[in-house]
Amino acid sequence: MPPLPSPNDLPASPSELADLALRTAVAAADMVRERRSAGFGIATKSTATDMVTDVDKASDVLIRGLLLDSRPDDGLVTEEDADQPGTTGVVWVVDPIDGTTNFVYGHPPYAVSIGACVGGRPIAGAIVEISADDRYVASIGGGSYRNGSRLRLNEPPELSRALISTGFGYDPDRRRDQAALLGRIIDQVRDVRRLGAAAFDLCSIAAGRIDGYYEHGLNDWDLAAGQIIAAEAGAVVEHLTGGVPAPPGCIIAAHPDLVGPLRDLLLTHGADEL
Ligand code: LIP
Repeated sequence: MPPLPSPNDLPASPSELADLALRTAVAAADMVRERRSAGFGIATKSTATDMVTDVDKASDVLIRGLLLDSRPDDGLVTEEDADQPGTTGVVWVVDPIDGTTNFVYGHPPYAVSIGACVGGRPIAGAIVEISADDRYVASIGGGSYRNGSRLRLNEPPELSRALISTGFGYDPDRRRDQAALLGRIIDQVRDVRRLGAAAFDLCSIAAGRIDGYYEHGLNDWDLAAGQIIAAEAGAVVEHLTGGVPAPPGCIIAAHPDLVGPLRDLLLTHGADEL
């Protein structure tokens, strides 16, 4: 993947894109919160456990409309519908509800996630955890914020005292392999969390609620906004074997001093073979 253009050559102001992402994510989260209490229909997608609701689709429509009202010539990739190229060089990568299973069960976190990418790299993004209206936003070089307060990673613990989160895909074979890998590493970290929304895992790294995160099989829309939010708080967010994250390959995120030990642990236990 080519390097990002220098800040002066970016096709749009990252902070303006971040503002638009946040305004849009807040509007979508408000709608999703209201619609949840009114009831919703559920269908399935890639497997019998991969759900999509009427509200995911409505959120997708709302977000697309708001983004294109402001920036009609941008590209759009959304989980529930769009894959449309634009002409500006900015592509919005959107998960209208990340954590749909959590949403269905009323089990936080579940979140709207909106990233603005240039050349496949996020340069701005916003995530709103819907049930608590917990708002995260970041732009490249501009820092990462939660509800208006700057986020910066704390000093990391040793790997053996690190709280790690991960997730599982919807394909049964992949899921079995992911659980087996977890079984091989769980005694070498403090403990493990499965939050159920990758976007929120990455916000949790930024906010210091977990120390490290890894997951195989994400989609671009699970990652885009969370990647810039975690990175701007000081985390390394990379492909398992280094370099730019490349979904659906394994993503790893942690403080720069912890990412090496976590990577080594995962590779020693065959994470690159999943
Ligand atoms: C889900 C995630 C979850 C991950 C799943 C899935 P969805 O997204 O964010 O944490 O483990 O594989 O991608 O389907 O709720 O938008």
